[in-house]
Amino acid sequence: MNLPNRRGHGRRGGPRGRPRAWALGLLAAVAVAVPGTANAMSDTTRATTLGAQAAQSGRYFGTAVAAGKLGDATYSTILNREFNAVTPENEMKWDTIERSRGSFNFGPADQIVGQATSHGQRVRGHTLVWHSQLPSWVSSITDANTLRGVMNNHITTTVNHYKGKVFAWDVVNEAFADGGSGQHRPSVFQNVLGNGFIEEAFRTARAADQSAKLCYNDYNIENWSDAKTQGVYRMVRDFKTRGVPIDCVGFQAHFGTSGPPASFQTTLANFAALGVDVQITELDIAQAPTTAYANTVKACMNVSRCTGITVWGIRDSDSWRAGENPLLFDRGGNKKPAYQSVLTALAPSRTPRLVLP
Ligand code: 9MR
Repeated sequence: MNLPNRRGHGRRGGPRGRPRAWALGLLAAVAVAVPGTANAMSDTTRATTLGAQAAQSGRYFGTAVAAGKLGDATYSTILNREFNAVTPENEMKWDTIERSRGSFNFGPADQIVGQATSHGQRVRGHTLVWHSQLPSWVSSITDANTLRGVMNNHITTTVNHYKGKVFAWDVVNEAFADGGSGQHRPSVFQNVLGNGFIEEAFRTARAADQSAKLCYNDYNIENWSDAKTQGVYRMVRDFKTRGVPIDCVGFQAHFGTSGPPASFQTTLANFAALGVDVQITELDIAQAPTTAYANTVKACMNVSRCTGITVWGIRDSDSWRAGENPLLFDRGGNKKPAYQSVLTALAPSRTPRLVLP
């Protein structure tokens, strides 16, 4: 590789030059084949947006969207450049869709769904049955037959409206209690209908749409040994055993600065082994540390049935926990360091190729 020397060797440079050139070629091939070299690193970041990078492994990368922000140019530019899935942040909740009994308002959610469809983004429906953001006319029902009819009508009407447009529904959200019980939390649905309300909600959703994926969604179920995680796991196992239609489990992943628990990948893998897809559905991490974000994404990438990741907002200023700056874009819409770590972690692992000269 010492060119002046080669030149200086006159004739001997001829026959001896060829093996040297071949050796140089081999070195180049090794550089491609060995992970961690400059070539391999540039391969891992070859897509330039989150959605495109996730799509290379058949996954989606989505964000929560607020209808009221679609007119904000910075917001919608990032939304349509980076993401290939959306979840309406509040617009599909009961207090918006059916504020008074039997009167359905799909306007704000339709706006999000229309925008998403025109930009080729899939829509995750959030959420059909939840104890929160529930109008008082529902939470004050005390008669089981009335509540059953109201719940099923809400599910059927909403799922029908979005048939063919929503690829997955959070059918029931946050039905399990925090703490050590591993049981359902108290709610009007639990208190009036009993344990069977979750099963009934899933069966009703399936009757309305045979194609949409039906998910159970919750927070603080990322750590495998937690009682809440175990409670949800037992429910999903029971549903699968008895043929109750459940297709997926959403892990919200609202994390503190340290990010996911060490067992997160194990949790995802154990649920997936029950025969459901798993998804990270509301990701945000206090102060957005790069390693915590990368670890979260890697946990999903390492589980083949982890089919997608959604962050819970675009810019820090869009977040429900804005004071903790937990997202991938700053208030000005600039990419934060965590953005790059997510983009890199989303790259599919490649089998090294030996490129012969
Ligand atoms: O981000 C949502 C925020 O704008 C609402 O005020 C809040 C009301 O409860 O809901 C937030 O989203 C929640 C999601 O729907 C379910 N999981 C927890 C999320 C953060 O609170």
